[in-house]
Amino acid sequence: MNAFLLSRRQLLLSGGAFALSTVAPRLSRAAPHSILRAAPHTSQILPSDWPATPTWAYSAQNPGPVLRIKQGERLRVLLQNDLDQPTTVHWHGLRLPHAMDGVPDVTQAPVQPGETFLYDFIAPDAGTYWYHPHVNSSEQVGRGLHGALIVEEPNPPEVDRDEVWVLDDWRLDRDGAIRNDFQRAMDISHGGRSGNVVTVNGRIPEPLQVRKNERIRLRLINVANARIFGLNFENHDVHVIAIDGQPVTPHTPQYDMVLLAPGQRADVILDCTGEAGSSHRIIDAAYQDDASLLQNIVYDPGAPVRENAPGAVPTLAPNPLAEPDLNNAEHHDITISGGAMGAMQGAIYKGKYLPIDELVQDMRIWALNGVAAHTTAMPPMLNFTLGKSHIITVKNDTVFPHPMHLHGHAFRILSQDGAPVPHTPWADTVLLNGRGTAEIALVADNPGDWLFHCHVLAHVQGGMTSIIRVA
Ligand SMILES: [Cu+2]
Repeated sequence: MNAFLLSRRQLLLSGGAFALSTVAPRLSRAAPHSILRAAPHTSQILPSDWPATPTWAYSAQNPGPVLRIKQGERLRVLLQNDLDQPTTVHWHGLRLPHAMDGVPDVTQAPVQPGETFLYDFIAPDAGTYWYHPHVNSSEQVGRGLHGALIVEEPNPPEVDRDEVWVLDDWRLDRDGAIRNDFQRAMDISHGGRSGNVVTVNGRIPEPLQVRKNERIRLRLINVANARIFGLNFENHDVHVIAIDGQPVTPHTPQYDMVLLAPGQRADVILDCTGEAGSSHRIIDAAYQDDASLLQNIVYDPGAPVRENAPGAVPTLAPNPLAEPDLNNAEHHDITISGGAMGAMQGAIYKGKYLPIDELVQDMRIWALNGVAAHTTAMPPMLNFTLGKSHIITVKNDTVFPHPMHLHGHAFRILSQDGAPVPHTPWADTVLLNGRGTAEIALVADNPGDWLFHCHVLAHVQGGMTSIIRVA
């Protein structure tokens, strides 16, 4: 088993589990030219006999509307901020012009309450992406501001259904309210802010109804603040065809588990080869000794959708990414330190070295290359030559897993913990195991100051964000 797998008990879940209900997940589609209105909302997250939950939402939907465009098409989205605090929209995983990346004080001024901002860009890569605020992210994402962005291939593979599953968890009280503990020191210094209610598309999941020999493309997106999902599809060989939106050689996942850390996506082909009338479980097994049922796959007892099982799993056409030249690349190191049970003695904070006991007073207890960030707009941690290939060795000197996300680029994951990674997938978020390492490679072909940060959002609060300058 993977070394990073924590006991769910270590995540300090509270409030107990809620029973599965029969509320259907709902998603709706928005036109390419659309308005996202960020505002308070009320959503029925718990079963209908439980209280509704006051949330924050885009366009009165939790999750926000699914934005769908074609590869190479222009997306124009007007953000209207009707929250009582500043916000932005970051388009996670998209290789965008810097000014459209939605990072406060780095790519744009934060959008103040009552103001608007027009995001306008062309999506160069097909795939499964998502959007979320980059201001006060732990609270804004945690209260429900997130949605899927699907960039369709010119010639998508033939499937019977193409479904988006936004995977999330919520920390709710018995009265349905989101707990107001976004500054909790325990979350910031440990594994982040996990919830006690798991949802798919903003609802407690109901069984997936299928017919024999059906082929389904599932676009899985982990929007949770901290929870890692590891989905096992009992009695089914699912094939991963894309990771973080980028096509990958179709393969069955290691340990039969589709692993998704916060920020990560996977497109999987689910071929429904079970017997008519049968039922199978989808187990979330990311946390050792605490696997739980996500939902069931339930087969219609009637005739199969076709006589034979679907044929070969389709391979997606690659996106136009520049291949890094590993033999002539510039090398860089990033070390992650800090957190509870860590050995960090101190870090640079606001330009001067502080010992750990003083950092703790400001709840800045994570550092990247010895710097604990006090804001998003930090001085560059690394400088990359524009147009050059770069290899980064990321070393996790802490006991916690960290999904590290780079803006504006996709990178190849070459190795993890010293072993080559099969298929060297493209990704925008790499999950570092506790005490683990990863080697990633990219061509720095997008100029600007780009964030490199942990996607456990409480860790960002605790200082785990940095800038890589491409110039
Ligand atoms: Cu982290």
